[in-house]
Amino acid sequence: MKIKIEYISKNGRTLLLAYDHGIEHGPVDFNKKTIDPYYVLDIAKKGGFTGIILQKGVAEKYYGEKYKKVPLILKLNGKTNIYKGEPVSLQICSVKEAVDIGAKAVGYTIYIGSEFESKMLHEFGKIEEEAHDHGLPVIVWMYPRGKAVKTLDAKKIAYAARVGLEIGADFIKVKYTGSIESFKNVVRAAGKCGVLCLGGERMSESKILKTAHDCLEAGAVGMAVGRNIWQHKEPVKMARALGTVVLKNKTAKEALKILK
Ligand code: FBP
Repeated sequence: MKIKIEYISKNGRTLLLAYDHGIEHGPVDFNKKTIDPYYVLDIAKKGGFTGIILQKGVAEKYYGEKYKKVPLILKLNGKTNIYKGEPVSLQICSVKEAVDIGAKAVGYTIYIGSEFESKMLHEFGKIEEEAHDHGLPVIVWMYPRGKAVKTLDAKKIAYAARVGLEIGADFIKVKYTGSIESFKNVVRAAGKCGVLCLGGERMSESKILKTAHDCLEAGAVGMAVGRNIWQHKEPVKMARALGTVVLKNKTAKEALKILK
């Protein structure tokens, strides 16, 4: 079956709003507003995102008719950060459940380099096959982590990107390497697999907009960000500024004008 990449893309670009932090970090990332999934779903709708990333519980209980214009990406695995051992994240939602909830794509994290990477690679193989049978694109969060990963450098990120291509992902989500040149290697390693850059912890508006611009310049197809949008005091404005760079090819300087 043809994989419907266009479900979560606009003119070949993808801009996703991540809101799976409730499991990954706990409510520490939230304030009184952002703890409410409706607050973030409204941002996704008004901010022009090409998709929102949710875990199944939030999706089932909050992602209703009102938000259907924002494609749902259902995250199929997840873990808390309370346990500090070797990172492992296993499946908690099936592809069938994701389809029933209305997902237009599915996501899965693999900690490459972890003692448990084989478990995640194995599980991902089955998920990818099933999702593709439904025509759903698959996004893999490719995070080199674990005691074998002493430092995270551009080479390891490029390796993780290549693994994403090898295992059949349609998109990989990786950390920006810090320079256009080194990120070009990541994009090259990912081949026909679309590269999405993650946002990370809150940073200045100009820094996140420059990161967006530079990763696209290196050949990425978009971004998947969370905290830098919904923790912003004017999240819809911030989303529009980021969208100007990611979806409309503008510079970070031009995008900054939206925030003035
Ligand atoms: P942010 O833009 O807020 O970093 O969100 C991206 C994301 O990958 C989320 O999907 C996920 O919950 C979180 O980061 C994982 O963060 P960590 O790097 O702490 O595992």
